[in-house]
Amino acid sequence: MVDGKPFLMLGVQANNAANYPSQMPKVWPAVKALHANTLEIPIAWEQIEPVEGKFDFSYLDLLLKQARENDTKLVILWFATWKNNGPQYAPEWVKLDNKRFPRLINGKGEVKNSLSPHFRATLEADKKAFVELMRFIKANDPDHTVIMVQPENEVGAYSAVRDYSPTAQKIFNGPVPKELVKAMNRKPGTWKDVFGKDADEFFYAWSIGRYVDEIAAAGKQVLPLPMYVNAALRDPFNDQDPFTYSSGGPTWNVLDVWKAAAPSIDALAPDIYMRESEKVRKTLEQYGRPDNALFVPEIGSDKAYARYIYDVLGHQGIGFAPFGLDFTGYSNYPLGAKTVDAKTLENFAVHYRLLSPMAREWARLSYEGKVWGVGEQEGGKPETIDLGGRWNVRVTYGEWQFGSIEAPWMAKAEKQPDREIPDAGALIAQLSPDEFLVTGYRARLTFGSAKGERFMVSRVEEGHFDEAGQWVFDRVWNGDQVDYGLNLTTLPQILKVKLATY
Ligand code: N0T
Repeated sequence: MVDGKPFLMLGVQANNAANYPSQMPKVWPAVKALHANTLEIPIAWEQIEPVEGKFDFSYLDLLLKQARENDTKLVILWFATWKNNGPQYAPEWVKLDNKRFPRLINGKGEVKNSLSPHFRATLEADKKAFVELMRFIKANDPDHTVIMVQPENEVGAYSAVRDYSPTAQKIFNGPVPKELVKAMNRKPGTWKDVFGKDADEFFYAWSIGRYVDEIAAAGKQVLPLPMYVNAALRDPFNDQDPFTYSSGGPTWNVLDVWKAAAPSIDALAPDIYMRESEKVRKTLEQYGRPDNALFVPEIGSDKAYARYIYDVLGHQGIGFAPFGLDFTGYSNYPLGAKTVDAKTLENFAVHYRLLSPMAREWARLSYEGKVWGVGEQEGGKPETIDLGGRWNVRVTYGEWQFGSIEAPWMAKAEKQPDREIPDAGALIAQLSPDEFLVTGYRARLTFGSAKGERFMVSRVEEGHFDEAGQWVFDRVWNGDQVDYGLNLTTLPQILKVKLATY
């Protein structure tokens, strides 16, 4: 909700070190070219509190001004105690003081770079800076340019399942807190008793979750913006040894632990760096839950990831943001694109250009709940979507606009050239029992009756949304335009489809 109405974030995340005034001229042109409405960008603890107790918000001040000028909303990423495991973004007075801000000791007895969540001094120092940050936003952002805040970044530890220091061990040997026992529907006991082989990871997820929750809660007391925690993912299908991923972060196997630990966190959000549609879809199912709004704050920046916007929106996603699309000169291949240039941006821009005029309308429909969407799977595999009982729709790819490649009489027609990387997708929203809003990219939609009733597509209206979000009629599709399904091309086409029986 932004200013009282549902909002769809067509986002982009800037590169890690884009958080300086010198880089802003390399960021805004990318936001523009993408047709994004939201920029996710870091602010570093080291940048606002280089000397303990002395704060400098000049960067944020400029960022807010420029965001307003560019008519773009902001999601502020608080890089502090944890920026992927390490305290690299913490000020030197923090990250070089092992005594005051202890690091964790892993199961092999090795001291790791990651700070331990078990020490008050660390939590208090981070919280104090975060509260200052929220105070600055409150005082300087009356028109809600900042719509969301991400405390920390991909929390958890690599090459350690938890902290095994004496301080940590003492807590681990104690009882599981009552709230967690209750939330997980278990019997009381020690961590080992209650969670067995998962005890170490669950303990760490709980510990980090509580730590982040206290920071978020203190920030919200100043300014109650929505806050989310992003996750570096584990294998979506199989159990994976937590030593090999960011243990303690909100991976799918500990979402319930995190929900109990961090009630001030509004969403646990997956950062997607897997290109296979099976894995992406599984991840969206894991994170889109009745108690967790789906938000994808990071997804890889190359073409293979772009069509997943349709899957995310089909799961009532509230936002989507490719990572690292700016002109600061960095690209994170093999996670994302090899190079970031105008062509790389265009892979996402084709979808944002289509969706941005209807973003508010889509957000409203999505909030009401009757939306569906799919991104093209590998090999252009067709699929049928059940539209709530009476109607369904078949989505196919690689068709010519006339006829069907499956029809025998088209056997002699040239085949559509194979596309190396799937790039298509479709969106459908129910407007009334027999009426749907339809849009998409390079897909054919063929409506059907789920019960085999005699039916027709009685009217297909093409239109667009004006600046104020009002529907404007352009024409009625008929004849060739409807005889072989509704063929969505690379043009921004939005249709209202009425179905009827006769
Ligand atoms: C991401 C980004 C940035 C399947 C990587 C991804 C961002 C952070 N980390 O460019 O550093 O700040 O959130 C980690 C992916 C792990 C590998 C997954 C392989």
